Amino acid sequence: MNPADTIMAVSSPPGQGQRALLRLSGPSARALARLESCQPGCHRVRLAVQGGTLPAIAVIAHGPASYTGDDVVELLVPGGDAGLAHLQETLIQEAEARAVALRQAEPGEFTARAYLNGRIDLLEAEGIAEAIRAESDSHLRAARLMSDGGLGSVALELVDSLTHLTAMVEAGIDFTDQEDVVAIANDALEARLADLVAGLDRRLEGTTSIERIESVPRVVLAGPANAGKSSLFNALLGSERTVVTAVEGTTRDVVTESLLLETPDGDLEILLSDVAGFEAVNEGTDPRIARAMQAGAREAVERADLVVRCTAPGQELASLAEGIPVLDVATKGDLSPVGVSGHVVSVVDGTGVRELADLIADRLGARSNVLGSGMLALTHRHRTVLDRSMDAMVRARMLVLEAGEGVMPPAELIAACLRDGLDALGELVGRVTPDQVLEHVFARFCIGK
Ligand SMILES: Nc1nc2c(ncn2[C@@H]2O[C@H](COP(=O)(O)OP(=O)(O)OP(=O)(O)O)[C@@H](O)[C@H]2O)c(=O)[nH]1
Ligand SMILES: [Mg+2]
Repeated sequence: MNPADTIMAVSSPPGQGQRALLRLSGPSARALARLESCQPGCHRVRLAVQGGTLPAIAVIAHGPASYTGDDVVELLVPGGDAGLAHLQETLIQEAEARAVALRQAEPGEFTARAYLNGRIDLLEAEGIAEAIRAESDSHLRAARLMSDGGLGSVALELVDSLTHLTAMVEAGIDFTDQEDVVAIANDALEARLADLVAGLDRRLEGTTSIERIESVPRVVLAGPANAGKSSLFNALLGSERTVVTAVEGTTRDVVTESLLLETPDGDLEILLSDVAGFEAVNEGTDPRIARAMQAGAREAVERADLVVRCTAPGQELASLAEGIPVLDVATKGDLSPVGVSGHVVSVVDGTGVRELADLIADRLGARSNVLGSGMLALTHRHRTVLDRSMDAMVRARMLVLEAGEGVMPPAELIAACLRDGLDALGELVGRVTPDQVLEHVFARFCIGK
């Protein structure tokens, strides 16, 4: 990641579209696009490309007041891959002619530059990566809290307290010959460390893992046509979301909605899908539509974390591939339940619907994946670093306690522990960050960001 290079990357999805975006960052970004004279802002321009010109909207930001901290040029050009390929080819030729370094950006390199140029800290960078990956509201909120300093302020508060304490302990080592410098007394040091450990412990209790927040289980209601799947789907959602009729083959598309299930651990968000009945035979349905309905249903079932297999009285159990987690439900429980096994429900009298929600949550592990208010979601890296700093504080406290009353604890050892704690916290916000930590953080990004 040589910061002297100018980097470029396509930052719009691949394929045909109305406009595509090429992003450049680095010392030669403006020169290579032949936009040196443009002021920061948005400009309508014509870019010279092989065999003609390309109309474009150029968004220009001069470093250091840009996303990356370097000069940034974003070129919005019409069409898709072909136009972008021509434009990139022209820029590469221009770089060769001017003998400047231009290359494709690595994943996350734009954000890595923002971090290296001091535009953002490491937690903000991680928050940006999480926001890009977020598929649920909860995940997006967790990402914002990461970026907007929720975790950063916890870390900085702790850094302040530990720095202060370290300074007081080190005063006893470095300035023992100076009368006006007094090292902290044992009992005061022990009490401060106990406070810090208890405070961090409380903070860690109010956290969850980002992995937990980002996993939203998929639950599919499947079974033969007319089993009452759509009726049950609507009953679980508490709204008339999908069409219900007595006609077999009513549901054609896969309909998916987010649903919150209550668990003792907090809310569990799931994606609940209603699909076409297996082998639905509705006379008059075009065979191509029937095939598409079956393919959609089977695909949803294959991707499911749990299939709620619905069977109405008189129907055969739908056969499912081995290994798919299944919860059997006997629908239309208000009618005579002849030979149907499983949890009994009826949408007519409401039997078993609430209990079914609890059963689904149980089968999925009944652990909340929704970020409660005041909670922080931590990545594995955050958790490891906070655990390390906690460890260091506990070790320092043990040294004080072991020294006993009236006996001075070894100040150098205590200071070394406190410094370990500070180093760990420094890694959290990126003040002291080994290269492998940086590589790990930015490897989670896509190219073009
Ligand atoms: N008595 C009774 N009828 C029900 C119940 N649930 C659904 N039905 C009726 O069964 C018929 C089919 O219901 P749907 O919910 O459309 O069944 P489905 O499994 O979605 O059917 P397809 O979409 O065609 O595969 C409708 O006439 C419903 O009113 C129930 O609990 N009790
Ligand atoms: Mg249906």
